[in-house]
Amino acid sequence: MDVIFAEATPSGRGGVSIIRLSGSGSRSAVEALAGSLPQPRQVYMRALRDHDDLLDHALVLWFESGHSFTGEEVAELQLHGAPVIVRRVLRFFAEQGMRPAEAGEFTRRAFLNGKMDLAEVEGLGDLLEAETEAQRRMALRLSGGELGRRSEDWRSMLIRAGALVESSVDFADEEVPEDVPDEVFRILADLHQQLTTQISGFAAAERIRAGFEVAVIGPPNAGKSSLINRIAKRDVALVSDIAGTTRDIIELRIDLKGLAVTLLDTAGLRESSDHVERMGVDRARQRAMAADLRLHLSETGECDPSLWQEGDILVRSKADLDSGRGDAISSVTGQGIDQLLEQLHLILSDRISGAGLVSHERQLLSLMDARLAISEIEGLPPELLAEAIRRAANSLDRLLGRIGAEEYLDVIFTSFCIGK
Ligand SMILES: Nc1nc2c(ncn2[C@@H]2O[C@H](COP(=O)(O)OP(=O)(O)O)[C@@H](O)[C@H]2O)c(=O)[nH]1
Ligand SMILES: [Mg+2]
Repeated sequence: MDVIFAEATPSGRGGVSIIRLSGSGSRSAVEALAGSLPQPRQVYMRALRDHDDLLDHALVLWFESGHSFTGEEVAELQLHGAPVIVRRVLRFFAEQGMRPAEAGEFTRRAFLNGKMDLAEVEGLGDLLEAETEAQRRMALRLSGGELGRRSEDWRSMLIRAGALVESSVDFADEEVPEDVPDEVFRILADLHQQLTTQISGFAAAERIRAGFEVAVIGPPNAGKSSLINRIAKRDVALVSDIAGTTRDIIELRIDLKGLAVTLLDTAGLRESSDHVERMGVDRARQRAMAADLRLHLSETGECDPSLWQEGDILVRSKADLDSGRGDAISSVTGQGIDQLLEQLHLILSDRISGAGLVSHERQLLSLMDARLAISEIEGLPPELLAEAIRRAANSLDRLLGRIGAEEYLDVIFTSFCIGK
C-alpha cells in the first residue's frame, strides 16, 4: 500500500499539530526530515530540515508494521502548531511521492488489516462525534470491541450446536435417523434469548447515540420561543408579542445532564388564513408527532389532545403574571425551569435504561437476521438445522464486517475526519 499522510489535529493555529503517515516507507520519509530514528515506539526530539532549510524542532516517533493503529508502518510528527510549518511538512511528503489521506483512510486501513472489526469502526466514529457523557461511554464500549467479544461468544455457541448436529448425522443409521440432541435446541434457545435482549435494547441505545428530540408546542404567544431562549441562555429564536412569529422549526441542541437532546421550537398551533403560517403549523404538527416527547406549553394549562402522547409533559407558562400559577414556569424570572429540565431528564433517562450495545441500524439488521435464522427450528431435520446455524453464523460475520462490508465502508468513512 502507498504511504498516506494527513494532519491528524484540526487545521489552524494551535499549541501542537500532529501529522501522521501510514504505509511502508513512512519511517524513512520522516527520517529524511529528522535524521535517523533507530528505535520504534520511542519519541525523539529532532530538528526537521528540508535540505538546508530548518523547518521546526519537533517530536517524532514511528511504529513498526503489525504494532500500529493501521497495522502498517506508521510515523507521527508533533510540530509547533503554526499552519505554515504544517504546510511545509505536508508539502515535503507530497514531493517525496506520498499521497494525502482521504477521510477515514487510516481507520479504513486498520479495518482492512484486521486491526478493528466494523462495529469497532462505528464505535470509533461515534466516539469522535460524542458530545455528551452518555454518548462517550457508549461509544467507548463499542469502539473497545465489546460487541465483537459478545459476538465471539455467540459464534462459539453456534459452532458447538453445529458440531452436535453434524455428529447426529454422521452416526445416524441409514434406516433409523438419529435424533438431534436436545442440547442443540437448548443452546439455540439461549442464543435466541441473548439476541432478543440486544435487539430490544436498540431503540434506547440509538437514542443515546443520535440524541432525543423534544418538541415545544402550544398556542401562539404561549412563550415557547422565550423558553427555548431561556434554556439556551441566548437568543436562538425570535420572540415577539405578535402571534405567528415563529414559522420555521428552530433546533436547539443541549446536553441535558449527559443526554443529547434537541429542543424544537415550533410555530404556534392555531388556524390561520396566512398561507405561510399555515405551512409552518402543519410542519410543526408533523415534527411534533415524530419527536420523542412533546412539551405542551400554554398559559392556561390546556393542550391540543390530538398531539398528546403517553409520557408527554404539560406545563403552564408566564408564572410571573399570576401568583395563582404555582406549578407554572416563567421565562422571565426563570421560575420552575430547572425543575422542568430535571423532569425531562428523568423521563428520558428512564427511556434509555434498557440500552444495549447495538446502536446502529446496520448492526441491528445483522442481529435480526441471525435471530431469524434460528427461529422456529423445532422439529427441523438435521440438514436444515445445520443450514440455519450456518446462516446465523454468517449474519454474525456480517455484523463484524468479515463479509459484506464493502457496501458500508464508503458511507462509514466519509463521515470520518481526514487524519483519522
Ligand atoms: N411575563 C411573561 N411574558 C412572557 C413569558 N414568556 C414569554 N412571554 C412573552 O409572551 C410573548 C410571546 O412570547 P414567545 O416566546 O414569542 O411565544 P411563542 O409564540 O409561544 O413562541 C412575548 O411578548 C414574550 O415576551 C413569561 O414567562 N412571562
Ligand atoms: Mg415562537
